[in-house]
Amino acid sequence: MSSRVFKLISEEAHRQKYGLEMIPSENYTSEDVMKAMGSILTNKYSEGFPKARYYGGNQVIDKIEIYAQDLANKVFGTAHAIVQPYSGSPANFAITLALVKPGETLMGQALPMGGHLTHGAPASYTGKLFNSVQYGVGKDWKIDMEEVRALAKKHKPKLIWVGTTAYMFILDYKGFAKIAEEVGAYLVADIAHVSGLIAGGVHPSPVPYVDIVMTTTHKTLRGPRGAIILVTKKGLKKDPELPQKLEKAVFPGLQGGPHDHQTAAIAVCLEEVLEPSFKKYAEQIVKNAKVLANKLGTKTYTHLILLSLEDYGFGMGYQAQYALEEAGITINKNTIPGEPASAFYPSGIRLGTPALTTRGMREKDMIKIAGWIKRVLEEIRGLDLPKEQEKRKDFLKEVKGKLRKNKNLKLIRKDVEKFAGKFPVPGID
Ligand code: DSN
Repeated sequence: MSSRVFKLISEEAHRQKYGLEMIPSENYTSEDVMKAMGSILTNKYSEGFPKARYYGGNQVIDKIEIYAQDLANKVFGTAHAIVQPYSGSPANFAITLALVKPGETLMGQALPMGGHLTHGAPASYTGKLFNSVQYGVGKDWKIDMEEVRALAKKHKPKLIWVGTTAYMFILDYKGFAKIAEEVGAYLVADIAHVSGLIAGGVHPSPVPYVDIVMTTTHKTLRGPRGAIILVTKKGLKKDPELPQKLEKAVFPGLQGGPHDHQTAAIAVCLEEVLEPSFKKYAEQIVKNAKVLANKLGTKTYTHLILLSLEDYGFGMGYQAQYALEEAGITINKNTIPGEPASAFYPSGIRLGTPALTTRGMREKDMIKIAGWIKRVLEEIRGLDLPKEQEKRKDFLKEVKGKLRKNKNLKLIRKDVEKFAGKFPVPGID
């Protein structure tokens, strides 16, 4: 263990154990998942799919991949599973390529309004190669189904995405299905954020309503980094060729050899998801998030809180992220709907409870954590982002210097470290 990398991993382990990890898309995976991920399966090439490979020596790999597919279908009640996508973005791109030709129309929720980059954002190739129509949210931060219907009727997309990365409400999958049927579009649910909640039975499932589902495996599902594409029974009835179209788009369309160690780790994760304790875990994530949201003056129905910092000043997301990090609390700055500042220096933060819940934290702990967060946010009051763009860089450099020396933040960090250090983290002593 002489590599400099192992020393750096120890440093990161310290951060993960003595800090509060509150980015809602992050989690702590189990030691068994890590064992599979770090196994000799990384040595193998298996281009193709089970029983139809381009390389020899895949008898065991076939068994592992088929097992992972079966588990995925069992967890989500779907008809066909593809477990090879390297992660969520390539999975979504594969789905797009399978369903829409370049230049044709797709529709998704705008990224600054809580959607995802790969659902047609202008910066993503899903927004460059295709005619992307984007829906948003209203003043109440909720999706306006009439807006979705009007846009769908006007633009006739071939593919409609339903799925979010910064949204606190339950999605109307049934309503989306009606709209997709009215315009003859494929409906795809990106459940990356909520798949663990769905598997745990604390969030409605889109499976009865959509044609295809995509989930990453490392968020609330608590597995390794990776993704799964699922074809529903409804999707299969609508288009019996969907499994083949999607498989072809993943390989050879977009990817080469699958990461067999990742496939095995996904199977281990799905075995864990099927244990009764996972349901309790999912329930606790939402209970914790509800208490945390309430103490921060808002409301959530999922694992996630999008908090506007407009009460603290203009464009406060960056300052908040930095101050919280100084205090040992990791969240991410985020745009709020109708963002008044900028995408890079936005007006909100996004935080959540999946990782804290894995460590065994409960409602009473959320009350304590909300107290620390509010104290930290008081330290940035008045540090408003300059309205003039050219002044921002220097201003934020100065702010960082000030926050680094801030005594109150140092005191909070001490308390956070003492508190967090008492909760176990899988794989860290
Ligand atoms: N980066 C993921 C998230 O944090 O929500 C989405 O890609």
